[in-house]
Amino acid sequence: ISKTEQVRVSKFLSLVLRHQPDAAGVTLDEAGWCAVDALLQGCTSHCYEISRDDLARVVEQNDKKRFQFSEDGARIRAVQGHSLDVDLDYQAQTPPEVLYHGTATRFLDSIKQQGLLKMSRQFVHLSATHETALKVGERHGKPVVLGVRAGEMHRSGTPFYRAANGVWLVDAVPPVYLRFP
Ligand code: HQG
Repeated sequence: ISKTEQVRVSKFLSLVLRHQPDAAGVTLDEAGWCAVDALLQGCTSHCYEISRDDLARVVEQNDKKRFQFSEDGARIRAVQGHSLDVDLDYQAQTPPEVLYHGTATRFLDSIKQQGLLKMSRQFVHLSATHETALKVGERHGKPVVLGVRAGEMHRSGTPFYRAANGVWLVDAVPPVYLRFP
């Protein structure tokens, strides 16, 4: 499977495993897992014919480690980014003092007013590094990176979660904890 095909499959998997299982004619359980057999069939009939080995390659070589297999290899899920109401049983963790959020400049006025909201996803997504946040922001337009005073938020009682691929998750970030450039 070529790099281009891997990216195509990865994008399809993100759609199916985070937002719209219907797009492959599959269902997810309450923890976000999908049966690999069903998914392989779904990929073949709705997107791209893919073997079990190729799927393993897409998961293993994915630039952001977006997906994981269950221990027995029979199920697969996205590790973060869901809009669907699934519960991955993330364990609360102490965040670093500062985290980052990349966004587009056109959202700044609204973010200054309301803070960071989860919009269509289950959580606000935060990055451990400025560099990663910049890439996230670029997806939306002219990027800008905000600092988040995560340590302070955490000490005042807000739970933070860390997905298996290192992305930090929080319910919301009030404006007072944001640092604007
Ligand atoms: C913005 C990708 C106006 C927010 C990334 C963002 C990430 C507000 C957009 C993951 C706002 C939502 C998530 C407010 C937040 N007013 N705009 N009050 N609060 N926003 O795509 O964080 O590559 O749902 O700044 O790498 O960009 O797909 O969130 O611009 O980890 O694996 O509303 O998705 O991962 O956009 O991205 P998104 P995100 P993947």
